[in-house]
Amino acid sequence: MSPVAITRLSTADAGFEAGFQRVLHWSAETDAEIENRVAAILDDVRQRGDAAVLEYTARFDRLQAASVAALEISADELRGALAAITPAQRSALEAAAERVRDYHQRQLQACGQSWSYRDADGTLLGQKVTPLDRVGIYVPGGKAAYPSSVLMNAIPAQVAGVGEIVMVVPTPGGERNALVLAAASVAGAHRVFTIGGAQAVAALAYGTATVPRVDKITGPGNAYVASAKRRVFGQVGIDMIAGPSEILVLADGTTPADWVAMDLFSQAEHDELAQSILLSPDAGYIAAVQAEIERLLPAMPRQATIRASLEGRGALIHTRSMEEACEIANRVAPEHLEVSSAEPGRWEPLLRHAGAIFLGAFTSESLGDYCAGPNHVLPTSGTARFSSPLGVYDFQKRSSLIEVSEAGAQVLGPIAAELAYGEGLQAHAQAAEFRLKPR
Ligand code: HSO
Ligand code: ZN
Repeated sequence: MSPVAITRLSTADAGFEAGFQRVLHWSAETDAEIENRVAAILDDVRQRGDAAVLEYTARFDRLQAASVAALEISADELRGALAAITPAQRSALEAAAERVRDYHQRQLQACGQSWSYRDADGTLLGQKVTPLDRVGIYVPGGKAAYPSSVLMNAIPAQVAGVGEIVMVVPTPGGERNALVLAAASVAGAHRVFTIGGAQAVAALAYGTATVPRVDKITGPGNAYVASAKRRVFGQVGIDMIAGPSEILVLADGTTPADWVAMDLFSQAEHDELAQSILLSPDAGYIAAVQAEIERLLPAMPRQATIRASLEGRGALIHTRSMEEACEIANRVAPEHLEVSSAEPGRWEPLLRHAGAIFLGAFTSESLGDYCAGPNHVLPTSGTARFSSPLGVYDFQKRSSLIEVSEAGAQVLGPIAAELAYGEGLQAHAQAAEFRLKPR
């Protein structure tokens, strides 16, 4: 039996909304039990600092240490990690890092620069862009230890010019992942602590005697980490709350069906809660992809996860047209959107909401996960309606610049004073009026 059924869905049908909710909608609920435990851990780390971090690390990660300092990886060891991986791994890591760096360098040029202008009175107005002083990068450990995510978080921070990049990575039982550490070294992380969970987020947000307090925390994590990031937001900045991976493939039927089946697997294999969706106006093609799913699945090492994901949240959807498929894709606002078509340029203008758009049959989403160049930290759960990929801009902030000339003060003063009196704020009004020349 196929793990995923074929559904007909048309925006023109009266039953569309109900069908959409049934097949595609997903609400990420928070778990009260997790919330309470995380709140207690945050409080504890805030009050007891290093001692609390040590206790939680021993309890949750079975990692005993005499001090938090002993949980920091030395600069020598970080460099050494590069020698501990195979030459093939090293060159892949370096090639990926170079492409990711190039892409983010362009982002810096295109939208990360200060600007200013002078108006007719000689008043200078502008915006000054500065990097954050210190950021914390959370790297998941265990089954989701992704060296590629180290690159995707640390490189934009480095390109932005962040002064200090502090990475944390849970290291259960003290077993260090050489590829993760090598990635930290290639990407330019300054300090790395083998701590994780809510206790690591707390240490970064509040600072302890050993872990420096950061200005912003980025990076994916489990439900505890997500909850901790939500709670420390305000004290520090955060990037986003990343949910399970998602892929939506729009197909006109011209891409080999096994390619698309494997693309659907590629996100399903991340997580049982990941979501893989195919939309196509070609019923025969959908059936062919469904058959490829059944044929290819038994050989996949992670077939249990893939099957659970496809059964729980997967969908093969038959639409009336590609236009309609684009409309539904916009409603889903997926993290990854593949336009698997012979004419991707025809459909791309119709697509507005997606974390990343992959155009054409040769663009497998997995190339974007590792080495195409754009960031793989992307908005999930429909948040692509209002948010963007992680980028250099997440590691910068902006300050307005204003330098009013004497002539400008004569023009702006009366306007400001009028409004200030209207608000009942006399000091505001007079601060403007004191600068007016007597006439
Ligand atoms: N697809 C994931 C990123 C990733 N894939 C890392 C493989 N490794 C983000 O949605
Ligand atoms: Zn992936």
